[in-house]
Amino acid sequence: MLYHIFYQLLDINLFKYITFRAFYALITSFLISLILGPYIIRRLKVFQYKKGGYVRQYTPDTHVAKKHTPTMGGILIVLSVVISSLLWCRLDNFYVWITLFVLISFSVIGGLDDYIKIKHKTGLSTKTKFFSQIFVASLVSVLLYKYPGFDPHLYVPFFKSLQFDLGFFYILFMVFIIVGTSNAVNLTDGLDGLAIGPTLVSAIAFSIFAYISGHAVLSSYLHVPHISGSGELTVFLMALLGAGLGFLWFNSFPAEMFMGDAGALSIGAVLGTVAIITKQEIVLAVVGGIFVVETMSVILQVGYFKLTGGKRLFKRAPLHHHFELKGMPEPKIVVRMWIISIILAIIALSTLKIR
Ligand code: 57M
Repeated sequence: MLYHIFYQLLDINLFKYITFRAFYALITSFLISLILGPYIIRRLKVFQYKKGGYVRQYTPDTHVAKKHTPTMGGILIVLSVVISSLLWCRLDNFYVWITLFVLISFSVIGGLDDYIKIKHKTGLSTKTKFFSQIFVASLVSVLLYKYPGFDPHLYVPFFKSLQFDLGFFYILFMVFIIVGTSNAVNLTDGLDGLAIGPTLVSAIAFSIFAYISGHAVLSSYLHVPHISGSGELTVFLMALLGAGLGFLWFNSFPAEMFMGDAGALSIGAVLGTVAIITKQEIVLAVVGGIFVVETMSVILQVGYFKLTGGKRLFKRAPLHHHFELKGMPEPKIVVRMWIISIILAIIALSTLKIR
């Protein structure tokens, strides 16, 4: 909104620049989440305390003490991102509205699941939750596919011109990316700070990809697809970074609140959507490697369990619980996964030069 007021109306050039608006979107969302955080924690505590908390079966003892930590803290992230984006993003940008729609709709799905889980111990049925995600992801994928100039090619990193034309199947591929990433972040969100850390790293990495893909000269020089208008997602992702930093202020060990499915599902879906828009879906698997590994650990565990008639490959899946049950302190597991995330993001960014 500020772009339209200060640049278009008042002709103040500064507000034209994506970099300027991105940095202030970060500061704005960080301050909003820092200021609103204590209030939201208090409100969530009041709402959830009466319900006696929620601890899943097979939970390590260290988690039983967490049963009164309030969840649905994702509301704080979504609120901060929406307010900051509406202030600092161009409101005539299709990609900004699509990404805001994904953030809010997946947060509503997750928030409903959290709410029902708190009220009635069991959340949305798996079928309802899954098909709601499929519906939203399908709507978004069709809108993106139909958007003028959409490129249905899947680009392979490290190669200048290796691409696959998926044609109409790209819609199914997009649904898979959005729903898959959403649930991967959700599975990862099992230790204090574990999901938000790689989210911050992904937001930084993809803000760079978005800026470059939206820049005609830079995208041509680096041989990445030029997606006109995608540069505005840099501002959105910096708002997500600021909101995530503010949330981490309260979610760091020992957490004062969890993000809930209201946060995890929406963050994952947004990262998937941004990767699709910037044509970096394969790079997402690298930057979000922690999310991929956590999800693969569950798939391998369940598959091995079924194949061997009850044996486990890991002490417990997702992977973070395996390390916990091996005696590794929670903060050490989390910080080591952050370190791996940072290294993976650097490798992903190197694909911009190595091709
Ligand atoms: C998301 N939810 C956390 C919190 C958070 C198929 C199976 C792998 C599914 C999986 C599952 O249900 N995952 C759902 C994980 C839960 O966190 C809540 O959920 C939200 C995210 N969706 O925001 O509201 C618990 O995680 C802990 N937590 C923190 N700090 C945080 O910042 O400590 C979360 C955020 C919270 C809190 O204790 O209550 C969760 O783990 O339930 N199931 C599992 O993850 C379980 N794994 C399992 O059953 N594995 C089996 C088979 C099925 C693969 C096996 O290995 O044999 C584990 N869950 C827990 N302990 N709690 C088992 C161990």
